[in-house]
This record gives sequence, C-alpha cells and structure tokens, in this order.
Amino acid sequence: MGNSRLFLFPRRNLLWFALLPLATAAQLPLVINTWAFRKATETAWNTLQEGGSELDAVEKGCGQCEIDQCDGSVGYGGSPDEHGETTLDAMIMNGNTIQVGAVADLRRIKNAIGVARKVIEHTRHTLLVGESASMFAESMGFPAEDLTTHNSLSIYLKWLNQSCQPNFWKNVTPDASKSCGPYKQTGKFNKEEQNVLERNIQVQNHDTIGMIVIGKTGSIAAGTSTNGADHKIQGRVGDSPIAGAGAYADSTAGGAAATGDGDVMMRFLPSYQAVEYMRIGMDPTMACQKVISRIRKYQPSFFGAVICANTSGSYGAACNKLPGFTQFHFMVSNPTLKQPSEQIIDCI
Ligand code: SD4
Repeated sequence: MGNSRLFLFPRRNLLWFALLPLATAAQLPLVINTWAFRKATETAWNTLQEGGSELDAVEKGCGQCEIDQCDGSVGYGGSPDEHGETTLDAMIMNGNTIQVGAVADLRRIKNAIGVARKVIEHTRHTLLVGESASMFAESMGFPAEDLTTHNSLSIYLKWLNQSCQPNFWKNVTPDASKSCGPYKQTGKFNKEEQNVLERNIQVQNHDTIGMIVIGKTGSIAAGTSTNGADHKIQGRVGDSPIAGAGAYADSTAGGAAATGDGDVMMRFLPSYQAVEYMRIGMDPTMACQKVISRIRKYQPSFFGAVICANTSGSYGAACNKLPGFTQFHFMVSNPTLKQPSEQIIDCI
C-alpha cells in the first residue's frame, strides 16, 4: 500500500481507469483481520502452521477474541442490550463450498463462532437465532454461562441512570431522546432524530472482529464475531452474522469482512460487493474503497471499515472518514512479514 500504479480494468469498465495503490505483495498463506487484535491473528496463523484448515484458523482466531473480550465488543461482558443482557452474533464461511454457518442473538453461550461452525457441520441450515440457537449450542456440548460481567452491568446501570441515552428508538412516546421506555408508537414522525441515531454507533463502542484466511492453495474462509451494539433493542441483529454483509468468501474471487454500524452496513452487503469487485479484477484496496463510497452516498456519516483480500493474497482496507475516526487499524500475517503486523490506512 502507499505506492501507486496505473491499473487497467476490463474493457467494459474502461471508465474506471484509475491511479490505484500498488497491490500488496502477493503471498500465501494470508491472515487478515479487522482492528489491532494481534492475538487473534497469531492464533489463526499458528492454527494454519499446525496443519489446521482455513476454517479452523478463522474459528480459532475469532474465538481467541471471544476469550479475550477484544475491546469489549467481542464475546461476553460487552454491549449490554436495553435489558442489560449481552447477546452474540457470529458467522463463518467456507469459500470453497459457499457454505455458511451463523448464529444471531445468541444467549448464554460464550463461543459464538464455535457454534456457527457447528451449524455448517451438523445442520443443513445457515443461520440460527435467539433462544433456539442457544438450545442448539447446548445440544452440541457448549456450556450455558451468564454473559454478564461487572463491566457490562456497570455500563448498563450508567445508561439507566442517564435516562437510557443513547438508544435506538424513534418516533415513540415517551420521547426516546429524553426518557427510558417502555415506548409506544406515535403518529408523529420526526426526521431530526436520525442524527441522534447515527451517533449511537461510533468507534468507541464498536470493534467487531472480521477475519479472512487464505491457505497456501488459495482456499478462502472468512468469519466474524461480535456482541453487537451497546443498548440495542432486544432481538436486534447486526451485519456480522449475515453472509455478504459481515463477511464473504469465495475461493474463486476473494474474501472481505466489515466492521462498524451494522444497522446501516447490512443494507449494502458490502462484503459480497467487494468480493464481486475483486472477481472482475479490481485491486483489493479499490474494491474496499468502492463499497465504502457506495454506503456513504446514502449515509454520509456512517461509521465503518472493510478489509479485502484477493485470491493471490493481495489485500487492502478502507474506512469512512469521520471526526474522531480518520484511520483504521488492522492486522496482517503472511510469509513476507516476520510476525503479525499492525497496518494502518487513512480513511477516505
Ligand atoms: C454490529 N457490525 O453489530 C457490528 C458491530 C461492529 O465494529 O462491527 N463493530 O453492528
């Protein structure tokens, strides 16, 4: 990244002549994940070195963050919902078979990505949700545990003490920008409330792990794990467990993963779109930038970033520049780097 070269797209995309960042050294295997979650990268890398598959590496890498409660945004004890409970979303995708396993609104189970993997291995389904997902997890041998910690409880109590601000309600009575619920719908619609909502999900409270792993032979797997958004309404599911939104992998084209305001990002399927851009030959950095630009057209102040990697192991990332979020940190491990390396890009 950093250097530039002239890049030519296929004939039908001639308008896309552009000065693009030089593709990063194409080296496999590759592990790349959102944010500076170094231990997750190391765990995924070591899993590959020990002979594990790409799916094993994604599961173990993201699972490491669930154990470490990375930035409080992954795993137990973070992002209490508006009743104080932590619930988890996760997915894992096999880019060879286009199989996905995912869980959303998972309760009382710590290893969400492990459960997602069981969805691929032991069911013909793709996504299990809520209490039923927890029952499935227990039947697969995952222990049921309380996901609340002192920290998540204190975040919740502080929020209650400040009249439940911020929250995700709009056009309800009592006025959600001033009071706690329970709320009822009101006939009046107030456009101004959107700005308040957009500020709910920001860099301070949002750091999902999204990971792409490409093995020596070019097999791609991707996955995510998160506890979602602080003070979410019960039942809320973000982008992370949705294939094509939180992550996507296709071993014939590339892999991508997203982090940020899932309520907005999931409407654009940014990971799927980035992989499709790479399929037509677009550089990974450019593919990431194009999906960020597309979301920005509709939601200029959304918080979000995407990582992208193509089949040869070139990679890139992009983020939407906001006050307080001008750079995005992510981790990379490949044979040219002596150790997992933290990389930083300027947001666009
Ligand atoms: C969500 N996208 O649930 C997740 C949260 C996240 O960085 O990515 N944080 O909306």
